[in-house]
Order: sequence, then C-alpha cells, then structure tokens
Amino acid sequence: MNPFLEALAQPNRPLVMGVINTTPDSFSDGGQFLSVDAALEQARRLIAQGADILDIGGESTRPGSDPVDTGEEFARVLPIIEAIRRESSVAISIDTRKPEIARAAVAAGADCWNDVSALTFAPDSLATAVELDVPVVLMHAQGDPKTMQQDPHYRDVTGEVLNFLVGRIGQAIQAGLKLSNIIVDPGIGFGKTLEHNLTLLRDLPRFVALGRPVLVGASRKRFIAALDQGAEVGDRLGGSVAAALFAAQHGAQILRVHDVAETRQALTVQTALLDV
Ligand code: HH2
Repeated sequence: MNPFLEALAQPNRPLVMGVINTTPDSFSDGGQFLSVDAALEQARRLIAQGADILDIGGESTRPGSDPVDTGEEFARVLPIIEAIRRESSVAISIDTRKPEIARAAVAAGADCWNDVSALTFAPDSLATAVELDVPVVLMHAQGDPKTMQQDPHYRDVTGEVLNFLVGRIGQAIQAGLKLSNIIVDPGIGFGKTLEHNLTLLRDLPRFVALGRPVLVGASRKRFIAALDQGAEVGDRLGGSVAAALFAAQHGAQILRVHDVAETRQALTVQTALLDV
C-alpha cells in the first residue's frame, strides 16, 4: 500500500505533515534548507519530532512570489528526496505545480503529489496524476501566487471553494484518477482575506462532508499576523498551533505545519482531553 494512504488509514488522530522548503524565498523558512545537508538535517529533526509526512517544496507560492524555472526546481528538490529516501521510509509529498517535477519526485521516492493548483497549472497535470497513481492534494487558490492577495473576492467563500473542489474531483475522476487517491484542501491564504480564512476554517466540516481527507495548511500564515498586531513570521507559533487544533477538532485529517514537535504535543493533549 502507498505509505501515505497507509498513514491516513490508521490514525484516530490527524497526521502531521512537516514542511521543508528548499527555496531561497519561502515566507517562513526561505533560505534555511537550500543545501542537501541542511534539508536532510531538518528532515531528521522533523521525523524525530513525530512528523508522519514530509512535504518537500522547491517553489515558493507565497503571495507575490515569482515562478521558478523547472531546471532550478528539479535541482532543489530531487537530491533531497533521494537523500531522505536513502535513510527513511517516512511518507514524502512533493509540493509542486509542475507535472514533470511530480513525476521525477515520485521516481525518486515521493509518495504523494501536493499541488496548490489542483492539477490546473499544466495541460498534462491530470494525465500525469492518473499515470503516477499516487495520492494527490487538490488545493483551492484564487488567482496565481503573484497577484492572489491583491483583491480576493467571493460572494460565498465556502460555497465557491467547495464548488471548485467538487468540480476538480469530478474532472479528476473522469480523467481516470482513483477517488481513493484524492485529498482536498481549502487553501488557507491563497487568494483569501482574513475573514475568508476564518470562514473556511469554521466551515471545515462541510469540506469533511465531501468524503475525502481534508488537509489544512495554516501554519505561520499571514492571517495570524492580521489577528495579532502584525506578528512576524517567527512569532506566529501560538496562532499556528491554535489553528491546527481547531482544524483537527473540525475534522482535518492532515495538518501541514512548520513546527512539528509543538503541534504534536498540542494534539496529544487535545486528544487526551477529548478522550473521555
Ligand atoms: N501552503 C503553502 C504551500 N503549500 N500546500 C497545501 N496543500 N496547502 C497549503 O496551505 C500550502 C501548501 C504555503 O506555505 P509555505 O510552503 O510555508 O510557504 P511558501 O509557499 O512561501 O514556500
């Protein structure tokens, strides 16, 4: 069985996905894990802290970011996936919009394709996902990273994001993707205001009702600063953990976080408190 699906099948607690961005410009850990050695050290640390999945990304999709050349993205992510795979069987996801990167990452040992464009970025994204036959995260975004935060607009944010995801699930199934390979994500911070993000988090049960695992990535995001006097990225741990606990309590099955140890500890306490 695919290690990613195996992990999803087990727990009565959500899975913790630890983020490793091998980019110079990611909003929270940009520049920290550019070398294979530094990224591998971080992978070891996150595994020791209890990460169920490592999410490896070589292109920042933060608001205002520029796209990355495919060759550069290959060079950033492949050696790291290979290095992790040489020493660990931890589930690995590749965070990319590019089918050719997803294909090479899976060949190098990745188990899941995390696509913030929900397989819309390239004409052959859907066909590639079908062929790779690994779990795929379909995430909602309004606009592209360069401009998405300029004026996000919805009449009914939850309804529109749900509609989009239902539409993408339908298209993916029609193209031949297995339903069991589909994970959905409302895309916190991707073309959303503070109010949009809060509404989506409160409405998570409606996403859970789609019947597919829900992934939430709220860690260190800007909405936390908007609620807390512009807190800098490094000062958003409390808000990140609060959002992760809230998401878990409202049915999220995968939490994408930068701070694995703290999130795991908070989830353990929450589980103990709720388990009566
Ligand atoms: N958020 C980011 C990147 N990838 N993938 C999913 N499925 N859901 C998310 O919410 C999500 C994601 C953005 O965060 P980060 O990777 O920390 O920053 P950057 O895009 O600057 O690399």
